[in-house]
Amino acid sequence: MPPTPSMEDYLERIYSLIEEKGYARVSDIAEALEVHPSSVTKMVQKLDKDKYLIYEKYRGLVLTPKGKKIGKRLVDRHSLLEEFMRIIGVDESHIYQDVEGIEHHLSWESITCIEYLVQYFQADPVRMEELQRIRKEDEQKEE
Ligand SMILES: [Mn+2]
Repeated sequence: MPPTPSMEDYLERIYSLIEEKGYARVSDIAEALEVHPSSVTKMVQKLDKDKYLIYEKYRGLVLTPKGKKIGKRLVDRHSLLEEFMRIIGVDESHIYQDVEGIEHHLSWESITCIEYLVQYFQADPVRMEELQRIRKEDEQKEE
C-alpha cells in the first residue's frame, strides 16, 4: 500500500531532518510539522509497522532502505514542484504553501511531465523570457 498524504509528509520531513542533522527526534518532527509530539509518536509507530523506519523509544529512529528511498523521492518531488512554481512565475511568498497543497495529489506520471517542462525552460533562457513576455503583455492590457 502506498503511503497516505500524511505519511508522506512525515517521511519527507524525517528524511530531510536526517539529511540536515544526522538524526530526527520526535520533538524536531513535531516542531517542523506543527503537530503535537503524541501525534508524531503515533505516526512513527505506524511507519515502523509499515517498515519505513525502525523506532526505538529511547534510541530514536532510523529509516529503512524502503523509507530512505521513498523519503528521497518525496523531498525531490517537493524541490521539483518549487522549481516549477518559480519558473511559471508564482510569487516566492506562495511557493511553499502551494507546493504543500498539491504535492500529494499529483500522479508520478504527472510529476515526470512537470520534470520535462522544467528541463525545457531551464535548457534555454529565451523560453523563460518568452513566458514572462506573455505575462507582461497581459498585465499591461489590464492597466
Ligand atoms: Mn513538502
